[in-house]
Amino acid sequence: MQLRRLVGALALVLVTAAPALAHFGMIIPDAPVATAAKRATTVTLSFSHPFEGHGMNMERPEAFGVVRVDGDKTERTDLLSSLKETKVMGKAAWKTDFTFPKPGVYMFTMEPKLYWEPEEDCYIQHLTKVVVPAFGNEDGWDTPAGLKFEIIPLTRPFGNYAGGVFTGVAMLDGKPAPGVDVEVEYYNAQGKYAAPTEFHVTQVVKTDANGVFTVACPLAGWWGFAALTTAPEQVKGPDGNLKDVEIGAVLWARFDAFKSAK
Ligand SMILES: [Cu+2]
Repeated sequence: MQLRRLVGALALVLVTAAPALAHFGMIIPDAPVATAAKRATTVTLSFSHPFEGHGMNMERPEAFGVVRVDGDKTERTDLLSSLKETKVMGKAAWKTDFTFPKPGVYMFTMEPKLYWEPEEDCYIQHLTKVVVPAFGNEDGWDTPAGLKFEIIPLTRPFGNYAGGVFTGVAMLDGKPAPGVDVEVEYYNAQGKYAAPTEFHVTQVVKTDANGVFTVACPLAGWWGFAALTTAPEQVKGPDGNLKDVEIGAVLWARFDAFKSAK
């Protein structure tokens, strides 16, 4: 009995010693574009492994809201109190119903609480964003939403075809972040796809000297890009010692297949 428990524990150690599987802050609206026929959307927030469909419990975030861009004006609405509990991949997550009041480009942003990751002996915080155009407006899609660490798109982050590329710049405190890893994952929402090797679960590119990265998105659906760096300040961990905080700048963008004309 005890031996079996020991063998089980060892097997678990071997499994968790496999290459780190990437977690992603996620904000997924139920439609990528708001139209007169679809003015309302449900926006779902989670902290998950999007390709593998493995969820993690997420506490109520520190901040959640939407920035509406209209030309060179921005207007921010706090939506934190509108969040209701839900489940994503079987784990605690959050959602809200949002009705787009007027035309503009809407950027939903969340700042989660610090997530303690014992396997990496650090905290993780993914500052996450998704951009939804409403009623045909698209001006200002590259306006910063004001996150400390943020991917500013150089490719318009909506209305793209599967197979196209996405280019963005990772900005830390308003300055480009050169040489940082950007992890890329497809949201395998229906679990239709399997990875040929464990390395295919998460693609990795680095930002160049100007903080810019480019990735291809070969499948229709939502793609997540997570630029990762270590925050300048450490935070006290559960054992009382100071621990690193991995901060992520995450952007979700949707790519679509061509529709048939008939
Ligand atoms: Cu995880």
